[in-house]
Amino acid sequence: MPHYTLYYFNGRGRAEICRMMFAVAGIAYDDRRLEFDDWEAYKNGFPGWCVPALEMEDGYMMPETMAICRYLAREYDFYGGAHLEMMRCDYISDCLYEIMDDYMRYFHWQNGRFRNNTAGSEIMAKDIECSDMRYPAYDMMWCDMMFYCCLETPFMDDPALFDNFPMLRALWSRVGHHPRIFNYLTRRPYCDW
Ligand SMILES: N[C@@H](CCC(=O)N[C@@H](CS)C(=O)NCC(=O)O)C(=O)O
Repeated sequence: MPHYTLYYFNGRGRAEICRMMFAVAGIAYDDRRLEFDDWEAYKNGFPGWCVPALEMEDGYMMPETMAICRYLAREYDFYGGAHLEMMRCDYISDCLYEIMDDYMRYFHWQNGRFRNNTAGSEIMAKDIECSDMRYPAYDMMWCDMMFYCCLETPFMDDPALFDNFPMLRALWSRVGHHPRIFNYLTRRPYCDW
């Protein structure tokens, strides 16, 4: 079994989908959480100067959230079987990641961190409104987990977020009640983002 180290800050943010996939797959890994104050000192050690990054057993550092997710989805069977199902899983996850990307840029911009951050809350709201996402009947695919991780903080900000979206509310509940995810959620450290 390969040994992985996942690097991110001490928040859910972009890394939570990776942590959740590790939890459902039952894979142990090192969850390294950097402090914002230390970032300048660490930054040059990461490809693309950003996190999340997944350090592989041979020390190779893999960047980009979605590349890491697709790798984990292939390795631990969160993709569904047929290529068409994989494509479906990809487009749903890509759509959700656009929402998260807007949100994370806005979140850091609001807190005066990093670079290239633009306000994205309106785009995010529009994306959610326009979403036409139907979920296949697999036990747990990575787009289901992606949905939970990308919308958790917006949902905390606005508890009425799913009021007009019963399918999304049902999906939220299904993911949150999956036994391994429920176990993960109750044990993970609390973070407010
Ligand atoms: N394209 C990258 C973006 C990652 C990213 O921007 N991460 C932020 C944290 S949420 C970061 O590391 N920022 C540090 C910086 O901009 O100096 C991905 O999707 O993983």
